[in-house]
This record gives sequence, C-alpha cells and structure tokens, in this order.
Amino acid sequence: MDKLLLWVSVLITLTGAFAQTDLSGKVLVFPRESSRDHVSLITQLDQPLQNFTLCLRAYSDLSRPYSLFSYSTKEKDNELLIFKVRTGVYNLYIGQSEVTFNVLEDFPVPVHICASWESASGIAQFWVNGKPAVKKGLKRGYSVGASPKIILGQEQDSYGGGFKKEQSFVGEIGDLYMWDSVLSKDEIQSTYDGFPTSPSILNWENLNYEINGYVIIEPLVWK
Ligand SMILES: *[C@@H]1O[C@H](CO)[C@@H](O)[C@H](O)[C@H]1NC(C)=O
Ligand SMILES: [Ca+2]
Repeated sequence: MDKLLLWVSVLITLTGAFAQTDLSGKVLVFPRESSRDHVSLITQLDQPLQNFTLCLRAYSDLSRPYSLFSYSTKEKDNELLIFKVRTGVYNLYIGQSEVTFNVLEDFPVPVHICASWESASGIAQFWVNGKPAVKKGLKRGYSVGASPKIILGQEQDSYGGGFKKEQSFVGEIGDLYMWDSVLSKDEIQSTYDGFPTSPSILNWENLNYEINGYVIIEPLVWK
C-alpha cells in the first residue's frame, strides 16, 4: 500500500473508532424493506458477559416477524437476539437458545423494551412499556460471548452478515442502552421515563455507530 493510502485508512480507522455521537431526542429510521440497510453499533466488549440489560424504543407497523437487536459472535449468530414474532410475542435468544415472552400490546404503537439476563440463575426478564412479562430461564451458567457484531435493522445468520429481507426491521429505533448488569425494577422504570442510569456497554447519548445503506437520523416524534 502506498503511504498516502495507508494514512487515509489509518485516519478512517481512528475516526471510526472515536466518533461518539449524542443521539438523544433522535431515532434511526429504517424507511424501507431490504436485505442490506443496517446500522452497526461499535463497542469495546472484550470480556464475556455474565449479566446484561438491554433497553430500546421502537416504532414499526410491520406485522411480519423481525429482528430488533442482533448480536452475533464468530461462533454463534444468535448469541443475543431480540426477535419480534408477532404483536405481543417476543423471542429472546442467548447462545442460540430461546425463550418466548407474551405481553399485552396494541398494534401499531411505539414500544419501550428492556431485556435482561443473569448467568448465575439463567433468569431472563422482559419489560414492555415498563411492565414485566413472566420471567423465563435459559442458559444457566453460560456467558455471552465477547467481540460481537451488533446490528440494528437486520438479523445476522453469520458474523456481520447473512441478512434476510423477510426478517429486516422497517421503522424507527431510539434510546438504546446496554448495561453489564441486571437492572432493578426502579432502574427499568427510570429508563422508560427517559432517565437511564450510566449504561456501560451501549449509550444512545454517546454512541459509536456506522450506517450502511438507507438509514436516516430523524427527530423522535412519538415519545
Ligand atoms: C453477575 O451477577 C451475579 C448475581 O447478581 C453477581 O454475583 C456477579 O458478580 C455478576 N457478574 C459480574 C461479572 O458482574
Ligand atoms: Ca440468526
């Protein structure tokens, strides 16, 4: 590689690594169905996770199944996946296993979703609009793998790829936060109210991301 090219690629790498953006009051709009459009969320996660909580807001009028949050590792494509099956039915995958949560939900309305999991007990919790679904359990003693590819807008069937149009997300996503601990009921409530407590893995107010294809940042108008 010639010197100029090398410097340009170093610069792009540095810019990519340190571009932290405050997206508060904004959403990512996925305006069309495709097998390509997506957003990669970049985070330093070099240790496996024993506990986590993930929260986000979403607004979609899709009635088919779709991915809300796709976290894959080199070993497992569904290492951590939130997949909406249909109105009122969500699947949470950990390490390729899944549990189903049934919630009371209208269609189409904006939702605030939180999912948490604790390795020691295997207990998974799912909250929709601040209300808890029945607790489930899976993958007790497991650790969620490190160095993930985290993708919004598409469901990964391989590390950073393997997208299917029929599982893509069309709609708006905002206020995404992820912690390396299980949040309490009060912490879930304050996140739902718009006051998240110090997220450690992903922070919508300080987000490192990369847009691929047709995804637009717009004001949040439905909260
Ligand atoms: C995960 O949660 C368990 C139980 O709450 C706790 O004992 C453990 O220290 C936590 N692990 C990490 C790495 O924070
Ligand atoms: Ca998959």
